Amino acid sequence: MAVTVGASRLDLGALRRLPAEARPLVRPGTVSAGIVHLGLGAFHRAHQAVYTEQALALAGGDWGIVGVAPRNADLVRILAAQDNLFSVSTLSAADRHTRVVGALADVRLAAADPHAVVALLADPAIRVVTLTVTEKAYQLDPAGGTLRPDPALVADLTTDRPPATVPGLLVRGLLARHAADAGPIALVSCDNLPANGRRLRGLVSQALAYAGTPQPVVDWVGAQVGFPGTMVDRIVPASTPDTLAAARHALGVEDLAAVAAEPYAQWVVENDFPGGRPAWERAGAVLCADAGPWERLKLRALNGVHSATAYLGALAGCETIADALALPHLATVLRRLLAEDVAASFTPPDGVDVVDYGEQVLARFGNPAIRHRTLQVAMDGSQKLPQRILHTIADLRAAGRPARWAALVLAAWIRFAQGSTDDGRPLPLDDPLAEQIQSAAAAASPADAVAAIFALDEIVPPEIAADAQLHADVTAWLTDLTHHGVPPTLAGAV
Ligand code: CS2
Repeated sequence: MAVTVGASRLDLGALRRLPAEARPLVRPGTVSAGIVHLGLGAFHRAHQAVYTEQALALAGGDWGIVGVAPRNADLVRILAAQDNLFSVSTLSAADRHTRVVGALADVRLAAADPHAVVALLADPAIRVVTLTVTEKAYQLDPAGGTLRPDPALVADLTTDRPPATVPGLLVRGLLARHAADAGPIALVSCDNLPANGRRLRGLVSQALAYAGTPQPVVDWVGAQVGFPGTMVDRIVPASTPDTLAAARHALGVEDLAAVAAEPYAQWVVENDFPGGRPAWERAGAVLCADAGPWERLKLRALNGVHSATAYLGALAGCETIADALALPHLATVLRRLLAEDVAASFTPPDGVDVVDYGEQVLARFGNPAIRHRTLQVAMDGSQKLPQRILHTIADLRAAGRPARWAALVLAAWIRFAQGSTDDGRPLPLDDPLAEQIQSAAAAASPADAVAAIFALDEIVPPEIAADAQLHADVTAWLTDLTHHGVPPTLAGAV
């Protein structure tokens, strides 16, 4: 990363030179750690770190965050050199402001020192572990079911070598915590998965079983470890040189860990924290008994529509989500996806109208200051589309309803996986199942490609795979996209 010669670096010493409104809400280094966060990406820095800092400023508590990056050594080095400080720029067409966040108490690189991470999980001061490790980290089937057996995970669970995977770190940490009698703790998934708390509990239980964990430890986990579900929301694109330049401009110092985000943020959290938690509600989070309806709403009406925009936009050659939304007829198609398919597929949380929520989502996607790349949202489709689109389709079809617009999203993903834009430029497929998807999508005809994709049972559930009407709908869309490209397909559909 290029550093501007002459610009000094963000660190504790630089804080007093910052404009007052850009300074942290808490005095960095004065709050001791109570949280370990796994996954130090842009999303965590602009979401949970911001909520936590506000909660600390308003309600106090020993809830500093030790940020653990699984593999990103550069980021850990940068944050350490900046005294764990980074800035968040909040961007909209009308306004932009930048503030340094002081919630990180420390940073660690799991790949370099897994034992330190295990020791943290066994530290009685740590009572909450939050995770943003992306959808693909939750695949677990070391016993070799239908999922890919992950050799690193099997080794983590069956040997004494230092753990290299997220479930490996968690299992080793919980064993050490039990041995140290370090008290209750909550493990909080902040990834975009349905029932993410239950899913994490399942992952940990399976991993404990696979590792041959003694029953008293399993019982201790059952009684002393909370797995609250959450719905997390804020659009936070991967940082680019422009992000860093904007932060430098606002702060007058170089911040190599800067992130930029939209103004909107939401966090709905199930209140299951046996060791206590920060007063996140003071920062606007909603603590509740069941985040499920909120997760469904967000996954289907935001993330599903995001994926639709990403695949159709990328095929049409659009670099960003906001550019894609400006394609003729795309917003109309997304509104019909929302109103006719998404809204008809589930019961939203009390008091929420899915179509109104969808309008707000489209306005957020149109934020011109957030340059969210279509290719970033398009990645890992095999891990995202089940909860974003396939569940919508499954619920509609089970109720005997069509899923016309959701079928278009599947067709766009298949077309995307075929590897080129409408005008023949290459499209990379960044996906843990890229090979299988690419060879299925490359079948001779649209109907064969759809059949081959529907046969990928790691992605497509059997009731969807067997649905002849859906097969016909996706094939018809894929045929249109193949022969005419995105704009005429959209124009012909509305
Ligand atoms: C996006 C999400 O990259 C993606 O797949 O759909 O990261 C989205 O920006 C967030 O979930 C918004 O909260």
